[in-house]
Amino acid sequence: MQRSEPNIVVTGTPGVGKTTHCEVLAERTGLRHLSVNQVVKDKGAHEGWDDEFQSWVVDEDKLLDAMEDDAQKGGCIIDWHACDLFPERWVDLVVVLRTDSTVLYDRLKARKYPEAKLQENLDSEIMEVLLQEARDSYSEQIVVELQSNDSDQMESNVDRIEAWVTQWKKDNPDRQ
Ligand code: DAT
Repeated sequence: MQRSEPNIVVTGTPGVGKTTHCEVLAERTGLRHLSVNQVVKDKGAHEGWDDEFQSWVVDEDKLLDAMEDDAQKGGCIIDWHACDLFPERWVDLVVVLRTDSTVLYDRLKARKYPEAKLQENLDSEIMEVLLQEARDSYSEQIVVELQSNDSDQMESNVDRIEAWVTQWKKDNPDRQ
């Protein structure tokens, strides 16, 4: 089945602004914000709760099964702090949000992350782990890196992605 609207993955270290971007984008484009965290919880796509890292241990097979119908339909903005698990055939654009470490530190501190989790995420952002994961998993033409330090950058990111969605629809008229 050909999708009539694109699927976009918005990824990056926790705290870079995925949820905030996805919510605004969903409002502006009419695409659906698919919070993977929510799917994991709602569909029980996990093997339990990791107390040290305060996060679910995701069952990837269950998660992908739970997302398959939505992904095939298209029009999903997939929001997750990983991206290599999503099949290439699902994905039209991968947005990797980036935040300077001092700004990210303040955001994660405000979230009251435990020290180990905070440090791990800061290291991951500094080492560009998610950017590398995206580049290793998808064709370079569909991966974009965008800065998310302040609201001006967020506004310009959303404008860019919205323009990309409009262009995608023009380029795929037979699917509309
Ligand atoms: P994520 O979903 O990546 O974990 P979030 O959208 O929940 O991140 O954002 C974390 C916090 O940082 C939240 O209080 C909103 C703020 N924030 C994120 N991106 C921002 C930006 N570009 N400008 C200003 N604040 C931002």
